[in-house]
Amino acid sequence: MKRAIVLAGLMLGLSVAVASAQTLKAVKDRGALQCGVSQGLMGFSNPDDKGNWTGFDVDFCRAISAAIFNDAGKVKFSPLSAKDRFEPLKSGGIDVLSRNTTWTLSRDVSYGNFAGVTYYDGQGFMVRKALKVNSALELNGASVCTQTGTTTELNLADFFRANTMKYEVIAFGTADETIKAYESGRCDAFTTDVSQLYSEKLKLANAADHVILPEIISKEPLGPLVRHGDDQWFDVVKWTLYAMLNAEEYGVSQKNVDEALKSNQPEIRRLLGVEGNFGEQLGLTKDWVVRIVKLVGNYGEVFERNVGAGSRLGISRGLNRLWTKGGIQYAPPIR
Ligand SMILES: N[C@@H](CCC(=O)N[C@@H](CS)C(=O)NCC(=O)O)C(=O)O
Repeated sequence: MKRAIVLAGLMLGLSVAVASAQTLKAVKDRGALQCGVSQGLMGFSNPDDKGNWTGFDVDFCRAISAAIFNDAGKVKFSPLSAKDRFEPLKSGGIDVLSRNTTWTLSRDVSYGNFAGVTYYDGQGFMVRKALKVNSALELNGASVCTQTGTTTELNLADFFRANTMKYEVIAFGTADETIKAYESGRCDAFTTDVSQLYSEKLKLANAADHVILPEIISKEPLGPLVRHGDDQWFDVVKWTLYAMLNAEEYGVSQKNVDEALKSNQPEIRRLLGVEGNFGEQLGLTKDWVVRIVKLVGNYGEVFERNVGAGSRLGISRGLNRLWTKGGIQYAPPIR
């Protein structure tokens, strides 16, 4: 009896493992990728008036779609709050979470595998200029608006504790509620990842009346998350990012990708599938990177278009420059 129960349990465990190892096939059969994003964060993931999603995190899902379907549009977006973002990944409601999510040990253990770092960020503060505060270290006694279910809340507590300062936290479930509360004067400061401060600042009626303070109080490596137990899918998502970084490193862009197919550089020939069978090893086609770059762009193009110095957010590449340009973005080689 006991043995039968153990056996049944083992078989159940096995079938769950097999079922969860089928994401690439499931996505292909469904004809679309299901991608979890934020509920609206300009530059990162935001729907326009017609419901078309745009942004840095959105483009990452479009790149996966391009690699699989040779079409950047085969993606369905699920807007998720910070608090509720992980459950749909576990339950199979989404295939990938691409939503300004910080890679931490407990999330890595509890919720899935982080497929790399798409954006190296850190937490900061925004205050009204009228407050005449020049440093986060002058915020003793301040009230601070933030969002629940984030690393932001935890770092806020650490920062004030480490500097023996007092504060009052006022936390909300959505980004809109948080920024509105700050704008209406309910809190002295607004805190989140700096990239999101730039984004949320654009929602303020008088953005020029507010300033982002110089301190970066934490490490926020933001990256896409996939379910545990499906190595093939983990590899597809991970190598989509690495393909985009390698394309930038070798100067392969949306504009010149067709020309680059004629290159005699070995790295470029492998990247674009002219030599080798790297796409096939992932369960994709030989031209997977050509598709990504042609339909979505290389990493630098996606960064610049959505959040870069020339975009509305106006963020400089900083740490997110390639390692060859003084940054820390570094992709393993395709070989
Ligand atoms: N990177 C942090 C913060 C992520 C986060 O959710 N930030 C808020 C602050 S602006 C946000 O993106 N909200 C958008 C939303 O809830 O849709 C984390 O992973 O916990």
